Amino acid sequence: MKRLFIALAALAFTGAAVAQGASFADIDADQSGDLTYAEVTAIAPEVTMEAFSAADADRNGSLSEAEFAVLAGSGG
Ligand SMILES: [Ca+2]
Ligand SMILES: [Ca+2]
Repeated sequence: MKRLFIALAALAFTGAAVAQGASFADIDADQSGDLTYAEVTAIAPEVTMEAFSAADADRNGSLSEAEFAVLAGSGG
């Protein structure tokens, strides 16, 4: 349950950055196909490591486009 709340908080934060026009490709500064914490916070500095980790479903330390979609709430 606690993780859900963290994810929802992250959603609200990152949603603001996305509303400003930042897409996955914009955030992926090195075009690696995934987003590191540094890349995410370059666009959305309010995203905490805790929120980032909550979105990182496979725990590989970066966000795939699908993982980022969860963080950004683009399904809504
Ligand atoms: Ca990248
Ligand atoms: Ca990941």
